[in-house]
Amino acid sequence: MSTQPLVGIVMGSDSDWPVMRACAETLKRFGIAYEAKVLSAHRTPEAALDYAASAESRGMKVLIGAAGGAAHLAGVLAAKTQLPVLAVPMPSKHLQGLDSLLAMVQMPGGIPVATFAIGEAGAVNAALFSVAMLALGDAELAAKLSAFRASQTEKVLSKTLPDLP
Ligand code: RP5
Repeated sequence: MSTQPLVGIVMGSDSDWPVMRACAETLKRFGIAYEAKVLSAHRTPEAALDYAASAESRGMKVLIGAAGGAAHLAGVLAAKTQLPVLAVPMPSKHLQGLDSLLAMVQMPGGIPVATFAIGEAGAVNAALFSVAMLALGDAELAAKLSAFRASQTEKVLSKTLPDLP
């Protein structure tokens, strides 16, 4: 695995890590170097902007922004970089992540952010989407993605349901 991080996973709080860990694990499974950081659109705005502004020149290819509640992080990152920015809404304490989802998805025209499902499924899919983008220029990675999809299909098709008593 190359040590140059290609994907930046940025989350608004370390309280997001239990969900975003699934994103990091998925990237690791595909051998993609990533860096995971806590940066907040509200609590550390300058650092979040600097991170996004320098990401491309540091060799990053994709940024994943995870946040809950007001959830401005992914949009703020996208405002400062041309790299693709994926957003994962965190399941918030009071509104279960619906607030995060609506905040993330409502970007103004001109600054796109691709928003995924709330919670762990979104965290995994943001990683898989990153893999799919990186695989466009990497035949070996494309083959790994095909193998992953085939094994997933096989697992689902091999499931059996219990007989009724
Ligand atoms: C957001 O506020 C974070 O992304 C997190 O989901 C939420 C709560 O943060 P903490 O108060 O747990 O640090 O900015």
